Amino acid sequence: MGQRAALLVVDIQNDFCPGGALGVPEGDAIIPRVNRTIGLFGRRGLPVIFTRDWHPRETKHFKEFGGAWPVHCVQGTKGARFHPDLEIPKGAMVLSKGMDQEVDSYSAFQAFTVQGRDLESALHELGVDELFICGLATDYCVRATALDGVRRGLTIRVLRDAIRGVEVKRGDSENAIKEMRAHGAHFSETRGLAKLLPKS
Ligand code: VGL
Ligand code: ZN
Repeated sequence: MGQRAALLVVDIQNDFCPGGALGVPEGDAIIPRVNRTIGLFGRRGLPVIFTRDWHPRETKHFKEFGGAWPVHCVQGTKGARFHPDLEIPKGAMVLSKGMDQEVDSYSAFQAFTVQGRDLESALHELGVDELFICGLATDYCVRATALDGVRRGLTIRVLRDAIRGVEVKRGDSENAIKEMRAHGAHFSETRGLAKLLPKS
């Protein structure tokens, strides 16, 4: 590949897992694969970056204020916490998104660290031009992030077996996958990834 890769773990939070306020069917089923992949990137010395949906209690993102969604991932609540089984390395970079009460944003490229750094500048600083994406939800944040990444000139590889969709309508995830592929995103599986990544 000859590129510097990083792993982006998208929104694996309680509210997006079964039993949560916006539970993605089988959302938690990807966690063992995601953990193995986090371990692999760590052993190779490659960056692993996490995002979280991080909403104020009142936002146009929520149904009661004109948006599409039930209340979920409200800052500081249990639902907004990362799933307890997700293995987050100490000191890992975490970016939050959805803090604006007025805008409905899904892409990780609209997420920020507590210091106010955005994903694009963080990747640039790390020398990353190839982004592997896993997490939730296929038809929203994963989709928006992959399309945004391609648009910004990155090589985007979505880990097909480590994403799950909300499926407001049946087929939304499959359609999102087709759309990402049509725009130039690549797909791979977590199994066999060890062979695909540079050794260092
Ligand atoms: C998301 C629905 C609502 C996501 C966030 O991150 O995929 N989906 N809020
Ligand atoms: Zn949200």
